[in-house]
Amino acid sequence: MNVLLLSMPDYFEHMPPVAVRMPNGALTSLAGNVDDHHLVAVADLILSHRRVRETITRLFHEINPEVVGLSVMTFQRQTAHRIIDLARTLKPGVKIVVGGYDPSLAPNAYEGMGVDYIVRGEGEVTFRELLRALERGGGSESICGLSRREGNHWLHSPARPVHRLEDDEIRPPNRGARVLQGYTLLGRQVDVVETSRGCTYDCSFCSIIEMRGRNFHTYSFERVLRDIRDARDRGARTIFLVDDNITLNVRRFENLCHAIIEARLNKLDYFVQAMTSSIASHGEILAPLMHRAGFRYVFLGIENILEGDLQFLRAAAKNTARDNGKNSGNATLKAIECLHRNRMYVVGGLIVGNPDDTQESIEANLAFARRYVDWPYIQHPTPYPRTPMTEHFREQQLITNDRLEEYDGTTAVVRTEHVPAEEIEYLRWKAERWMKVRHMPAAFCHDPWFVLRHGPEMLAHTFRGCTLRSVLGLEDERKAFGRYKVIRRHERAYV
Ligand code: B12
Ligand code: SF4
Repeated sequence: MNVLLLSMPDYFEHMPPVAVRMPNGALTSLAGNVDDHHLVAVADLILSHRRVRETITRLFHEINPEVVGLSVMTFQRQTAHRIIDLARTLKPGVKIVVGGYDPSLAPNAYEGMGVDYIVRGEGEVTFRELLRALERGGGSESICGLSRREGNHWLHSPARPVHRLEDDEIRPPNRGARVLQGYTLLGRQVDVVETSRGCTYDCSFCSIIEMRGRNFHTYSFERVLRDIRDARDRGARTIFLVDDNITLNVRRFENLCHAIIEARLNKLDYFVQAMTSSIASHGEILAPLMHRAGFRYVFLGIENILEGDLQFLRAAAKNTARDNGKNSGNATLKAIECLHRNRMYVVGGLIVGNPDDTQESIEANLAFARRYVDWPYIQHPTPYPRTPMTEHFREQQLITNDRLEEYDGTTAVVRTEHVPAEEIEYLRWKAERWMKVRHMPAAFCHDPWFVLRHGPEMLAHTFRGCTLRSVLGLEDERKAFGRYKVIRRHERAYV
């Protein structure tokens, strides 16, 4: 069968396409796991976010798909709906399948969208079996993890147990299926690689637990190294490790660094997401190893610097340093110092605008970011489907905005007990722009050519809405913020 797999073009504030266009790891993994005789094309629409309609139309003509699959996050739901409508117009009989976090956690939202199947949870085996059933002309009712439309009704099969990655049930991704070009992370070709799936923590803002429960499964190093080599041989110079929580098993992560070094794959740059507790407690050994293995930017899930907020986010445990198994205080500063000492940059993940936050507590977090992190990744708590946090915000009636396309993490869609949503976002926006500018010299040293060519465009993105007058303080910055919000709204019309 001819299959077209699409990831959505929607991006958010911290990932402007001028600097970041990352592949979606799910789609190449699906492509690698269907039976060999299918013709699969993967199109990451971030690569043509300004020409979505034309690109999809062209791909329909070239590939003539019998099945179209969409990978969707919650803030991309509206775009997904429009793409589904477009696909129906281009080829009314095409089978449309949706998967990913949003369809898995809010399947009912897709039932009225002209979709034929919803794949819930991990997709490799479910999708493989679905294609077999479509070829056979029946039998999809026995496939676990699948919701299907029958006439006007939707039927949901039982959930599929999570995959054990250890036993090679999941084959490697098929990057050869990609049909669009131009992946980049700060000017270098980037690719994504998974080494594990899952996490055993239960942070209240994270979708992972509802998606797959609390568990942790790992691929063998042999497979991971093969995967990294494949990405490198196709031109990647930066690898983003997309594991949910690679630092859950520190010993394994250390061994992975050793394996990367021994395999001489440490000339590549690596980006990774990490827990502060693991880095703070094991950094003496782990951080130098990470540096030798090629890790350059570490996204630290700091979440918040105030204990009360950490309790709300259920993120206190993962931000606690341990010495000989004993609690030795907040891990954040220790982790940052350790990474800096070992010449790695810290992308600081913070969440401001939690229910009890006051203007002062938000400012305290912003001041912390200004002082300690190299690149801010500050977000607002966002009520994604079925997370414990969403329940809480609903009960407290703090949700002020139900336009899901704005649930991108940098639009404040909930207020606190003390601060309106718009004010929270304004505080973040105002502070964060300058933190980003400060990192420019470091980015220049790393990639002078990229910064020379794209620096002005990156600055223009960061400061959109601003004028010389607003930057010089001759105009109220709230006016600039108002203009930024309008620009942002227009940017969201992808299709
Ligand atoms: C790595 C990652 C990123 C990376 C890379 C993204 C990329 N291009 O791949 C970065 C850092 C860039 C990123 C950014 C964002 N992310 Co993110 N990210 C993740 C993370 C850690 C892993 C995702 C991943 O690649 N997994 C590996 C693949 C193989 O698994 P998978 O995506 O789940 O796909 C499987 C199934 O879902 C299914 N499937 C998926 N798509 C499809 C499609 C079809 C047709 C089928 C059949 C099946 C299927 O099958 C796949 C294979 O089993 C998750 C989860 C987590 N623990 O936090 C969050 C997560 C996906 N991100 C999330 C969000 C919100 C964002 C941001 C909006 C803001 C933010 N919090 O950072 C931005 C938006 C990015 C943008 N487009 O601008 C949310 C989504 C919540 C939701 N309900 O939508 C998650 C779940 C985190 C959370 N808050 O809980 N993210
Ligand atoms: S530690 Fe990370 S992956 Fe695990 S539940 Fe918390 S935010 Fe999600």
